[in-house]
Amino acid sequence: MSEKHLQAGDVLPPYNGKLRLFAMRFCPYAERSVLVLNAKGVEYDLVFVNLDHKPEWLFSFSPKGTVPALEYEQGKAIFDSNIINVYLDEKYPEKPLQSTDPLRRAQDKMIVENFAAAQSAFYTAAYNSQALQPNMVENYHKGLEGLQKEIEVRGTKFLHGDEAGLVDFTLWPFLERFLSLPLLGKTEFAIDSSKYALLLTYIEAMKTVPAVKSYCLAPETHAKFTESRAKGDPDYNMLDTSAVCCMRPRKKKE
Ligand SMILES: N[C@@H](CCC(=O)N[C@@H](CS)C(=O)NCC(=O)O)C(=O)O
Repeated sequence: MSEKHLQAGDVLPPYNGKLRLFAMRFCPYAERSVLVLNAKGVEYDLVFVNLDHKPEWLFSFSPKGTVPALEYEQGKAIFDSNIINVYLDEKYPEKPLQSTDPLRRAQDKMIVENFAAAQSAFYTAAYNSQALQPNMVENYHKGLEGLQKEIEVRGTKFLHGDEAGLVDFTLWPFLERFLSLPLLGKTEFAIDSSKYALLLTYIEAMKTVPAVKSYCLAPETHAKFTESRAKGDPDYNMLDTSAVCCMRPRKKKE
């Protein structure tokens, strides 16, 4: 487990037999896999990497040099958050995070697909705001409205059901970051209670899920990182990650 983001020239920490997730503390895709690992209660280590000065060994786990990548056996890894998460769900079936109904699984994937335009509007607003177009703000709100409608129609606390599942953990890292946009002056991206009461109830419920709570960052923290990255000098090590409980090796559940 690394507490600072490892970079070019840094050595790979020794393998200790546990699952190991290569991540970056502020990456929403890596967060998806962290949440699934937390929800599954499996033991794992996190290794944070600096994505602007990537350690050379990252490419042996993730050929494109992206995070997350999961080392499931010494020197062997899979990459891409969705691939990793479905693998984890199937490999550790004790607490399933997907429906047994194929149609429901397809519908969950469509929710994620329909949300993609909102995610992309978020990235433009956060990192390339001069390229922001009115239709992107519209797409963002269409995405949020669609999500809120789905929560209403399903009528459960979470999209997955009474407990959060894969679909919730896939969307959450973006919702977490959306809340930082008004702090960056993007008030048109606010998730307003007059329009999004149900969505805000869902967001509050997600924050209390233990898998989420132990890794979730405040909007102010996301805004601070975004500002540093938008200036071209991402402050990867701005947090004392040793204080975040889930970054400690976790005990296996009995
Ligand atoms: N589709 C991938 C996307 C992963 C991704 O784009 N991660 C970003 C960090 S948030 C990354 O590794 N960027 C480094 C790069 O592209 O060189 C997934 O779901 O895992």
